[in-house]
Amino acid sequence: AAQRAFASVADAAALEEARVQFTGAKAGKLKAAQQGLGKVDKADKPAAGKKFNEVKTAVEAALEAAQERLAGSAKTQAREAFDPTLPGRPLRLGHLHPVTQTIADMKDIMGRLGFTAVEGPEIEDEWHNFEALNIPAIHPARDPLDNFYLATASAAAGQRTAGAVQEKPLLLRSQTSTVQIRVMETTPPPVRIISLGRVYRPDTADATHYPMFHQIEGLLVDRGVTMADLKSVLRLFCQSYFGKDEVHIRFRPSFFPFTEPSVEVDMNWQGGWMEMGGAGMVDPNVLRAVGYDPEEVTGFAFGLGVERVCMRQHGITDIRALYENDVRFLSQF
Ligand code: FA5
Repeated sequence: AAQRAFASVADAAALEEARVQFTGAKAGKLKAAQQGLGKVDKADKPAAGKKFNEVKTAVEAALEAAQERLAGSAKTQAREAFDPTLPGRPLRLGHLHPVTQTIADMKDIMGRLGFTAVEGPEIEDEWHNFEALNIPAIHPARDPLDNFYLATASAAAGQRTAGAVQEKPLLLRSQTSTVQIRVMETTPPPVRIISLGRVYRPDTADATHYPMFHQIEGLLVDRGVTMADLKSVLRLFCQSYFGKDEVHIRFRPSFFPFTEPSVEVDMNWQGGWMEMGGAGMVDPNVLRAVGYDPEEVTGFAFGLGVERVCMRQHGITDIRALYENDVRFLSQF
């Protein structure tokens, strides 16, 4: 009966039922037969025991065979359920953030114009963020309300005014112009570098401002560098980056403590102009601060907002969209 039952089971549930019925440890028929052996006459015991073992082996073999048969048919079923003619499911690939893409493109273009990319620290001292850039202690740009001073540093700044000598105040850099100083301090002219990275300002977020953003800084110092070189490099950069005739830049007279003359660089955008950055001829005071001779060399510098360039390229009208991390927005670029 057991052999027949095992041979006819069609699924795992039926097999389990038959297994419990015949070989179950508590109420299985084999168990009952084994217990029955105790009641057999002493003389018949060897023969009965031998018979029991034969039956047990046969039942167990039937169970094993049934198990194998079911496992095999599950495999065949799985093979048949797989339809190789169905189209595959597309893999969802991630990609670089649009600002990261802009940074890579900028490095590429400026690299082809001969500018080497260098990096500088995001935590700066006042010498590199202000002093060497011709921004003296009384300058409003150094106001603690306009900069992210580090907690220990601002406490120190407060005590300093009370007359105590304290550690050097530190702040999150507010501009990449800091890297100009770091490079010129350690490299004799000529220099031809760009620096791309994060800067921080306690600006209220709006469509074109964010408290953390990126700048691309450019610096070229050599003999006989003029404003005309600055303008052609920025024009070339824009033409290469946008590759479109409809992108125009204009230069507006402006003021920065570390350049003279200074300009602001705008780009046409939605029927008006958007400010992209500042630029100018490196102020002789800055050249002197790093040990260069302004009678020997001149230079130009520029600093553009990377997010603004990225927005102009993709038609993004609100800078905040870049940092909300909404994949439906980011996946478009
Ligand atoms: C500067 O930071 C100067 N260091 C630029 C410079 C470099 C001038 C070298 C001369 C020589 P400004 O503060 O204007 O300048 O900022 C430059 C650009 O950064 C702005 O034109 C704008 O494109 C971008 N920017 C400024 N603040 C923000 C902000 N909160 N969010 C996003 N972009 C900003």
